[in-house]
Amino acid sequence: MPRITAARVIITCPGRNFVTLKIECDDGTTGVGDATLNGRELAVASYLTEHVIPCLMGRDAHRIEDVWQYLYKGAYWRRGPVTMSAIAAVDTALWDIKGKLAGLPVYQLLGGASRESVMVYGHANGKSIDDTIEAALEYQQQGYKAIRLQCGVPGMASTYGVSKDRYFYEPADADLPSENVWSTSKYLRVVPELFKAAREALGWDVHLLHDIHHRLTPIEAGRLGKDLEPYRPFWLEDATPAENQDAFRLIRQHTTSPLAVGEIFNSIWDCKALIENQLIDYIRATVVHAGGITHLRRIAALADLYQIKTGCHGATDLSPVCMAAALHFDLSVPNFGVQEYMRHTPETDAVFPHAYSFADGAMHPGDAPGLGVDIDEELAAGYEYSRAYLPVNRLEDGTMHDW
Ligand code: CS2
Ligand code: MG
Repeated sequence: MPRITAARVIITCPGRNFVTLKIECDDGTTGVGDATLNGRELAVASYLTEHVIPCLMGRDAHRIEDVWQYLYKGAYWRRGPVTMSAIAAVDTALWDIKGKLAGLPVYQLLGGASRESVMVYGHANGKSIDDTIEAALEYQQQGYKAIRLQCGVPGMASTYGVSKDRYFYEPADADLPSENVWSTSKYLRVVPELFKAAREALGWDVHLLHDIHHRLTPIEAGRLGKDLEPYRPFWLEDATPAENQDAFRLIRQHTTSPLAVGEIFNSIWDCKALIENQLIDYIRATVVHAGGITHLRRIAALADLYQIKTGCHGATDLSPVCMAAALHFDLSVPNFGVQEYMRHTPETDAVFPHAYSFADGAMHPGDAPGLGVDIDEELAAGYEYSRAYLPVNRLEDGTMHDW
């Protein structure tokens, strides 16, 4: 039995902050798990160091399910992003260890590949519709079969999803939250124009996605969904805040545009009603924020009963460790839909050497035993943690709004 003898949290900032858990066994086998919670990184780091790592010592690393239940039920305080990201890190690291000990890539332990590779979507964004289309054409030339479109809104200084850097989008940009201004009426005018222009320029053989980032009311989302129907969007993401899962019923009553939600969910309970009532088409919960591979499989299995597909969150704040775990998961689940792929910077890729690869609009986790990803601790140590917040959002009259 591989006994856990050590575990440590590694915090590094190769351009953005990442929190990684590394677990070591008595036979020398190690495993890694992502524990990054954007803008709240040190809360998870301390939860792991102070409250989780002491409980892991001496345990059998093979008992993934039991360790998961121990950390979830044993804490008494269930769920929440901090707790579930910490549990996810342990769970991911234990799957990595199990794969290494078996000499198999993790997807083989999850039942094997259900497909040759997993379709990913890239991010085309720009200040204007023309800039966005230009970026989308580049993605299309690079072989992407699915592209997310976000563009600036005339009359607004900044817009969600529109980056300063042409290649790397990074919303956590300031050591105190920066403030954005939002106007729903201006936004609702521009998105249908963007999709119309995109279909004209890109044709109909590419999937087009859009992220609303929780900013609309259900009836506004219904209106946008209806306006976009002629352009056949692949999905509309995070149309409205999902604390009230029933809100999606109202959107559904007004549009056949497919709906995706869940990047901020951390447990099956956050999406149970959405799934059972068939109010969504894609579930975006991800390995690091939803309790690891073990819990995400449970969510996917529930979703599968209702023909709902997965579409895991994959922004830059999810480290290459999470990306690797997501790809093993994506390759194995029967109801895979699409995987988000926001490329990491070369600095981040160097800190996290990985076996996964991109070709022809799709990715594969590689066949290295375990997750096929590691952290170069020496390189990581050269990048000191630097506090960075996500922005906040206000309406034009100063009212706080959803970001
Ligand atoms: C986004 C993210 O990728 C997405 O769909 O909504 O950019 C999100 O804002 C960040 O991951 C927050 O940490
Ligand atoms: Mg999103």
